[in-house]
Amino acid sequence: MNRISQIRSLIVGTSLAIGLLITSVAQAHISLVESTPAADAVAATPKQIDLVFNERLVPRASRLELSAIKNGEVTEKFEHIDIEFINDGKTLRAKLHHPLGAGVYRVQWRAVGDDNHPMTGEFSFTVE
Ligand SMILES: [Cu+2]
Repeated sequence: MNRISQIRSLIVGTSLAIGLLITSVAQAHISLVESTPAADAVAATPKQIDLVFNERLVPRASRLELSAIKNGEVTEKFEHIDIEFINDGKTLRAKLHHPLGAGVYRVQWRAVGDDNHPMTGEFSFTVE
């Protein structure tokens, strides 16, 4: 290879690497956009908890766990929560059968989107 074609292949290689980088940023992991109740909200007792994501969820791999918290410790885990997927599959809705009493609640979620990477997160809200 002469010098010019060396430079040329360096430029081509660098462009390819940048292209791959841009592609992988564009296909980022699924992420939580907003929730109802919102993180750290003080709310009246909710009938449901909605988690809105930036892309469609894989239903069988996505879930929500709800716990009651007192003095930083879990006092109750809610085992039977009906989950449905609405909003073109981008919203995970947990339907609560019984009203939540006053107190602090923690939501832990696991979400899988297009790229199959499980993402997790948690937040709390207060029922007054
Ligand atoms: Cu990912």
